Amino acid sequence: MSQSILVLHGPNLNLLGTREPHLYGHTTLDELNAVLAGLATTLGATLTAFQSNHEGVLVDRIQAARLDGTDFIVINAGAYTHTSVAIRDALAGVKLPYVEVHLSNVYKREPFRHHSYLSDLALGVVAGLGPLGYEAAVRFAAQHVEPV
Ligand code: CA2
Repeated sequence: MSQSILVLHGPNLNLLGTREPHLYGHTTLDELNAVLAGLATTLGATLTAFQSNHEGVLVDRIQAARLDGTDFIVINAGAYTHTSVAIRDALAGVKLPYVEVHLSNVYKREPFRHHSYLSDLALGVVAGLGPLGYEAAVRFAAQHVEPV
């Protein structure tokens, strides 16, 4: 069975490639999603990408993943990483495996970015590798088999 991977992007990530390239690079969100979709295809997986600036919309999308055949979530929750018990609870509730991704190395940045509400429930965390971090997460997701 091929893996169905959901890539979730949180607030402000729609601005990728347009501002703050020293932190987040020059790749736009559309370009990133296209690379990830192509990678998933080469790995025999399918990939859906979704971005929202709204916490509740992200919670709704995570809840929907429980029923839409999603096998694995790759999530960059943006600033909600550091604030959102609601997104943590949604991820815990759907019981889908997930990897947390950050483009920047959050540990080199302000102390408030050092804590994540998502990391301890994640299978893995990638930070500071730019778009390559998402690619690593998608490769991991495509080969991941849940224990029975
Ligand atoms: O490094 C990451 O991927 C972050 O999740 C990005 C978040 C930040 O709040 C996290 O601490 C770390 C911010 C995303 C903002 O994205 C922008 C992209 C281009 C221009 C402006 C913002």
